[in-house]
Amino acid sequence: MRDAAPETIYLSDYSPFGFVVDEVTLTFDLHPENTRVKSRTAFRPNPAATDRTFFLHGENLKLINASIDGTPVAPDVSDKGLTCDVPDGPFIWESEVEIDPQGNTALEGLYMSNGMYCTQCEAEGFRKITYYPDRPDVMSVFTVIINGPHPVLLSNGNPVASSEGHAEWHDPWPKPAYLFALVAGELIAHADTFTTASGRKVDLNLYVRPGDEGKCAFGMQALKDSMKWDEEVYGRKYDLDLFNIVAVDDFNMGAMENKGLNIFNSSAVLASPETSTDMNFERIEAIIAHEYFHNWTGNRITCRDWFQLCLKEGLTVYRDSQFTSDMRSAAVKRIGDVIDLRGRQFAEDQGPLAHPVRPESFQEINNFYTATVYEKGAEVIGMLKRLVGDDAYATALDLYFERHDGDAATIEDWLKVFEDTTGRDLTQFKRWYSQAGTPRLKVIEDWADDTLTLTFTQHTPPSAATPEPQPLVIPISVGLIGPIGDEVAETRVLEMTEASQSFTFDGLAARPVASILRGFSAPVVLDHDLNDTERALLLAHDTDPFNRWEAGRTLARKSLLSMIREGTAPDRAYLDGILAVLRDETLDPAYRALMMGLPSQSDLATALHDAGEVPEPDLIYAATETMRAAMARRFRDVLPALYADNLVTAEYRPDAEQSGKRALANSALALITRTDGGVQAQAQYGAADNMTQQLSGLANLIRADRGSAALKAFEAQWKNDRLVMDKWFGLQVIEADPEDAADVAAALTDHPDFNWKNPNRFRAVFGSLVMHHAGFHHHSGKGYQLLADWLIKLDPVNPQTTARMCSAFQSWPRYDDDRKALITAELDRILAQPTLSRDVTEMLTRIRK
Ligand code: 0A1
Ligand code: ZN
Repeated sequence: MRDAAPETIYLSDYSPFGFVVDEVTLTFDLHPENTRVKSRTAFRPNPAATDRTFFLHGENLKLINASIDGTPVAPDVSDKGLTCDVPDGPFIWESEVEIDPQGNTALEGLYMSNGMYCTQCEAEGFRKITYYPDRPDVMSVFTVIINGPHPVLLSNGNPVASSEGHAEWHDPWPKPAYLFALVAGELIAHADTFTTASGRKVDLNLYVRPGDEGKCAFGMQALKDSMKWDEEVYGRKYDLDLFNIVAVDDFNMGAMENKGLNIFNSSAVLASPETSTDMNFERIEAIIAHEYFHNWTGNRITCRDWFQLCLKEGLTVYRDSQFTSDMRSAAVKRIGDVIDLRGRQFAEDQGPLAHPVRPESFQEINNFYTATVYEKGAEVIGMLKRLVGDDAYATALDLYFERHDGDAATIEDWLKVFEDTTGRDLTQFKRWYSQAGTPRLKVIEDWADDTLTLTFTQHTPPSAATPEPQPLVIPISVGLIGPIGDEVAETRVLEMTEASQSFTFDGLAARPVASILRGFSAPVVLDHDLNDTERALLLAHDTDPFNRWEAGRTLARKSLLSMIREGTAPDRAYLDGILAVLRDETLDPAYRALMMGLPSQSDLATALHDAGEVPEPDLIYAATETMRAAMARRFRDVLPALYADNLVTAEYRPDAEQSGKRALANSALALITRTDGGVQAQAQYGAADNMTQQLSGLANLIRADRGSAALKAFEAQWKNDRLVMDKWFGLQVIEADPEDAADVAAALTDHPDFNWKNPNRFRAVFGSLVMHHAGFHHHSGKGYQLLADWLIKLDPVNPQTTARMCSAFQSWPRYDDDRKALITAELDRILAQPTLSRDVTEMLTRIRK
């Protein structure tokens, strides 16, 4: 039954648990439908706590027996957990429960995926395994005994004993329950080793299902690269003799950083040239790094409570983005991150789900693994580093690790190390953690007496989460470009703290063009009224690669917006500027490929909404198509050479150089297809020996309306590869006409391989539909209706994946009255279901407001 009023948890209500757990021993007797879990936990009163209520979380557990110090007890059990009278001093709690991994379709706690047992305990899944204080500030040393007829039996830490059907594990590092993991099944290990800077030899294993052995090498290399990088850049060494990764097919998220036993969605770790695209490889490298980096930022130092989630996630995302920048191209990584931030986080900040990087209340914490917590959380760290400088950042991080190793820490602890090492007062900076909304930063220029004055005004739109935003500390990186495209001053980081503030640059020989917010130095929307000539100058000459790209993007956005509003023709200056970039062979192919991109259709909708207008998805789609057609014509002379020169024929490598070239060739192919009817795409599809080129060949064939044979051939070739078939499902929706996208998605749900209980497959179809802006927002409402039907179906099976997908509806307030009515009717239809999870109830009531 739906909770009448789901409980709201507040940051301000935090109080420590009444007991300390020194150690816990878990014994698992595995069985698909009735696994027995015994726990033996040593509790003692917590001197730092006043409330001594003994409450252990527990959900969906069948309690078999319980005892305290060997004497049976009869606890008071509810659907949330149990309470019990306990002695005044230290005591041993023992319990035995029965759970049903096979019936656990929510994929939280202990569940089964293709006959293998695995766990997902973050955030609050451990309470579905046994009775325990399932909160991150309760850290304990775990011993785990596993009995089951499986060749591989894994848990956290180091192995201490094993025999057939039996294994014992001990993790010496105290940890919260959310980092517990167990895996059992018939798995194959891809093994390697890594020797740390202090000479510790670490065994590394990547465990996969039989048949996937050929997809491990890249992930393993990424792991070793990550281990080395964290030693070199952050001085962080690995702290166990063993590091295991397991790939599972059924997983709600990307991956999980369980101590010494990372569990990965197979899509986030398995890779081979034939089955994975360049983008897959890059993502896998980043996720492996991310989970590995959590060993220090998350595991050794964890979060006091779930409101502090950004403490580990913002920092770890920031660290993995530094890693990718070092491994690949920093400029390309930064631009990609900003595209992603604008697409997901800015949209979140603009709608009813807006919340601060550190939220102050929630009903279901799983709903707060958001772009704001992760990506904006990482931006906040980037700003802090920009403000204090690289050396001070390094010093502060050293102190953070030294001071808080073994702690469950807070954002206050994090900021304090920066205050203590730099002497800065970060009171105002902290608003980045407590205020929702994307700040608008307006700049006005004044030129007089060889002096340029920049006057900035900041304004954060009020929201339900933050009704009265206060001025933030904004690091604004500024460079000046002279009339012939020369750099006339050193890049300066201005530190804005007031609502309105001026900065001067004097002694200038001629009026320069200001290049503002270089490297996207703060997550704001910049309003800088440059004319098209000035922007074209930046597009041609800015030495800051981000702002050079941004100049092109701004010209594209302006042109598209006026095409949408007034039906004007595509802007020639924009097309000429991009053409010059494409011709410039000194520029990295990956960077040129990015320059050929356009703002997404939903970004354009966001921009229109920001300007107080109502976006019309069909017009946005049409304008984007017209612009693409104009690009195909204007770039016609360079496209064949661009394609031929960058079509890599050498043996496939997923590195930055080759993948950049393939990206540029594929961008060229997309435009060529508009004029050659798919001839080149057919050739590429036929010749491809890697998924990057095969998939782009296929996408272009679909666009050219000649995809059906290739789609059939692709299906026949890959029907036994789950991850490739996800691409096949997704691509057909993504490449459909707006008119048909919902029908294509609906038809795919009838396909025998549409295993909708598998989150990857569900997302392949519906994630793609939602990303198809004009298709999802089709005026008939059929996209909304289809999604709602399936959310209703999925919720009882997997509330977490259902709830995440609900965010597709978050942008409803920006559309016209007809669409608003259609969407809200679907929201109300879902909300009216007699049984609805807490996850979905919270999401939809927040969205519906
Ligand atoms: N901590 C993991 C991601 C993760 C988060 C929540 C989950 O279930 C609610 C599962 C995984 C990470 O940041 O990679
Ligand atoms: Zn993470």
